[in-house]
Amino acid sequence: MEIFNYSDLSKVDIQKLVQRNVDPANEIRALVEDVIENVKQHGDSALLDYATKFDKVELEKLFLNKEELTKIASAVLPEQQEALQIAYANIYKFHKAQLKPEDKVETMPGVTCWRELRAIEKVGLYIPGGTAVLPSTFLMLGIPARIAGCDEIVVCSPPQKNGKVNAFIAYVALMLNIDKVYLVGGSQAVAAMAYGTETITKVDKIFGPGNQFVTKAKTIIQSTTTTAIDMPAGPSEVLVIADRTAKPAYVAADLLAQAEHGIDSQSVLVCTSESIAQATLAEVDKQLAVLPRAEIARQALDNSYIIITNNLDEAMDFSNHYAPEHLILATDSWQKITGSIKNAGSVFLGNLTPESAGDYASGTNHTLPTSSYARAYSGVSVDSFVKKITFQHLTAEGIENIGPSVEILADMEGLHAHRNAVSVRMAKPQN
Ligand code: HSO
Ligand code: ZN
Repeated sequence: MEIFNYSDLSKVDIQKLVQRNVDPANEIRALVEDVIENVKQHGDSALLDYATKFDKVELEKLFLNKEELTKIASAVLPEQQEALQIAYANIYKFHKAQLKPEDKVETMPGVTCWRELRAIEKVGLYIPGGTAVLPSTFLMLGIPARIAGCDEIVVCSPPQKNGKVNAFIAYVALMLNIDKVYLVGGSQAVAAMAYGTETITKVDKIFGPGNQFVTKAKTIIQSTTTTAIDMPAGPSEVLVIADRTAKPAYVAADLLAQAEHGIDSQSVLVCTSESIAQATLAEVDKQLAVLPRAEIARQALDNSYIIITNNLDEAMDFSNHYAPEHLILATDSWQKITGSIKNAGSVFLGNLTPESAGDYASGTNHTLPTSSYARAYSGVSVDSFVKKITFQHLTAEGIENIGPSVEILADMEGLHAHRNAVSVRMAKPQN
């Protein structure tokens, strides 16, 4: 990890450091467009062909039913079941609290406006199956979808070499009462859920992380079909702000937890103390040596860096520019700086709060905006699975109160029919 001094960095240097995951070549686009077109034209048979080509498996059918899922899930050990159930309960509790009805507002006497939630009817969840299979992601998407009350939840996950999904994915499907998992991965899964095939329903919104092909497919279908997406997703990232009170072993563990996700992940340390930074680097080496995914983590760290700042304000300044997916405040003074956080997906406070807690089980969602999208996007929540529909009702008093202003505003825009729609309802129309 390269080390920079914040005071030596120009605005342009900072801009360069915070920039990540730009796809200038657009090479993947052509490949993905081809897959999308093929799925659109040939439906299920294209999906079966892609399973052979990309997943190296000959599938007899495109999905696993409840009976098959139950059989596969029986391999999950009791302590694993218990851990999944604790995660489920906490995620459920936290997300359930997001469903609060809003008050009706009487904006003028007789004019009442309010919003009501309605679930998105058909949603598609993409559960990746690359170098790490993530049942936790299935919980993070499935639980808010169930709480929102979506009618249909389509789940796609790439098949393993044996033509099945792994036992944990099957177990989570049963926890969520999902009775079919489609054995479809990559951009072809996104295309299938956006266009529909003989067996897969076209959905209204697609959720879930994925590799660069999945992400590219999501951004393409967002602008070419009526199917929406949760957010543009890139490789996972963490930014740790640390001061003299940070524990190097904890900080190193957090940086490595991020780095083991993938070679394109990024772990950034912004530290007010040079000696803590050096001690953290030593810890990284020590812990890395015994990690099973050390090779992946090492490559991710090559693409990561450390910045030394004079104080926590400067550190936060950099973090706000970076807009991290995950922000860890490894300092006993975290309460003094949370107010100045402007951009972040999810924040972990103090030395005893690792990102892993939120990745799995504390209750918050781990589907978060990456690649600086935290400047404008929020992470997935129950809100992501609903629409907020506005309602209004006018009484006789209401139309008399608001009518004259609407008539004048309609005149200002030269829209006479708009004016009439109010005038005909008023006792004494204005001239
Ligand atoms: N850190 C990932 C989520 C995850 N970590 C799943 C472990 N499993 C993105 O927030
Ligand atoms: Zn993680």
